Amino acid sequence: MAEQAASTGRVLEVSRRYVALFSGATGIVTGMVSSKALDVVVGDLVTFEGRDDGVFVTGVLPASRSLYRSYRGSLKRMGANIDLLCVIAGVGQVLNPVVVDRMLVAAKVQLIPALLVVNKSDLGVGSVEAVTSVYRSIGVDMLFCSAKHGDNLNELERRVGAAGVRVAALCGVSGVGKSTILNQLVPGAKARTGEVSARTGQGKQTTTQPRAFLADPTGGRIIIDFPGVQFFGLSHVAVEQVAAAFPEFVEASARCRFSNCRHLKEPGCAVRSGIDSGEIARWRYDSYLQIVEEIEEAREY
Ligand SMILES: Nc1nc2c(ncn2[C@@H]2O[C@H](COP(=O)(O)OP(=O)(O)OP(=O)(O)O)[C@@H](O)[C@H]2O)c(=O)[nH]1
Ligand SMILES: [Mg+2]
Ligand SMILES: [Zn+2]
Repeated sequence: MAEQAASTGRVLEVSRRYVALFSGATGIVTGMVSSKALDVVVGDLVTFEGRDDGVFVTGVLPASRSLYRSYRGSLKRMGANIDLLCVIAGVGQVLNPVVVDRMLVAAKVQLIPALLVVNKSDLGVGSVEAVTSVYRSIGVDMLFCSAKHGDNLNELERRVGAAGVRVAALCGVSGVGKSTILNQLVPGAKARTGEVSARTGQGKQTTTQPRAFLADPTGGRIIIDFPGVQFFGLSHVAVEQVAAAFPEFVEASARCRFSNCRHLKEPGCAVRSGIDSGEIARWRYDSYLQIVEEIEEAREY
């Protein structure tokens, strides 16, 4: 038999050394990573070859727009080649602006376009207005929807299916409805969904590992369903990058006394005075401070 050139496929799921991938030529196949040295994550484009004893992933193509998170002192690449990161929040106790802020920073640092999706609008958006109006005022791309009732899902579908979006990803805290949304966007996906605990108001981490679903079976457009997180570590990011990812700080910083102001204790800081004048939301500044503290603590070790 003539030797076959390696094919290229998109990674849908990784479980230890097992990988599910999609290629236009073969459809969905499962295989194994040929070497422990290969860092393979969902969304990666990989080379693979069929051998007598199975399918093997032999290489990972250079990725762009990877989503990274610091976790217990190490840096975790969560997904690759993400064209649109949908940061999902939800009405009710599952709206966690601290995690939303952090995911928006992670996206900005890697130049991943982000869309804030406020799900569960059927529960009434009045209770989250104070927070969402701030995101709106600073220019965060945002939409409201209800996965349960189907409200505004066509708009989300349009965004996720826009030209140029090959890989869309859904991330957010547990219980906001990522898998419910995914099941609406990809009929037949049957991603497991879970209850929100009555005691804590939080989700129960129903999704346990990242998994991508084909949004169009022939073209290979995918949507990644990430597991919920309660915390999104950013200790790998530089403080300057964090400040640059807060659009309202960037605007105010032109008026800071020092051009390299980090908006901490420097005199004449326009960001800090912007909080007093109500121009900048205090909770956004608190988010920033918490990230800066995390970065500086990590540096001490
Ligand atoms: N009221 C209401 N409930 C919703 C909506 N979307 C999802 N839910 C409910 O929220 C709960 C959690 O949904 P999931 O889709 O499992 O949430 P998830 O974000 O995937 O959670 P993890 O996998 O744990 O990260 C389920 O009980 C869903 O039925 C919605 O639009 N409105
Ligand atoms: Mg889920
Ligand atoms: Zn400043």
